[in-house]
Amino acid sequence: MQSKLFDEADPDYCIRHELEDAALVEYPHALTGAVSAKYLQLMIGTLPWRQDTLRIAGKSIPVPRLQCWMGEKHAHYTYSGIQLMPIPWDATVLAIKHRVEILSGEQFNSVLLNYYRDGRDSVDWHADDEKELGPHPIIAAVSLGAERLFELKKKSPPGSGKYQISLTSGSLLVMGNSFQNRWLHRVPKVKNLELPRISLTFRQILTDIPPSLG
Ligand SMILES: O=C(O)CCC(=O)C(=O)O
Ligand SMILES: [Mn+2]
Repeated sequence: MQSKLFDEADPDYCIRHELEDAALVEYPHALTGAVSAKYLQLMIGTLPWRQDTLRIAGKSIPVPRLQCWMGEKHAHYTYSGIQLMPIPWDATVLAIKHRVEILSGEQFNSVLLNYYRDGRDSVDWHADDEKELGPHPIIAAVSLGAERLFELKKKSPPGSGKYQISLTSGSLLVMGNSFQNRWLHRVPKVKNLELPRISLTFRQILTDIPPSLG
């Protein structure tokens, strides 16, 4: 179920996606089309994108997208066995972070950027529930480039609660409360898509992790 808040022409306009036991808030016009197009090209051309690999059944498999981990220097992050040390904030990314913090009312000390070079790139089903993110992670994702399908399903019972959101360039999606605990998400491959997609997923890494979560 969706409810629309504010006027559609307003950059603060948002859509609340009510899931059964969590909520996502989408700001379709967080950045203008022109600014988003400029940022997309800047980021593709200037950020030090890394090709990570996953170790699966003794084999090294390239992650099907490029990534960049950025933020404050203590914001270390590990997922799927990949250890990430942040590079310093880039000026364009900082400008986007500022906008995201105003719209969401949340603070972030790091961002995982994903560069899907074409429709062959993707991210598979997962939840961002690593202990560094605390018990109730809030993650704010900005989309740039080609329209991005964002798919959701409940962790249990398996196969329940399927949902999808189409994210356009310049949009912001704020995932809060119990979303990462109860739902999985993915960005699937897209047939015949040659255009790039980028997401900036802003996060707050905890530096003092309570012993009960460590
Ligand atoms: O590209 C996206 O919006 C999702 C990326 C993602 O799930 C992640 O970085 O954890
Ligand atoms: Mn994720």
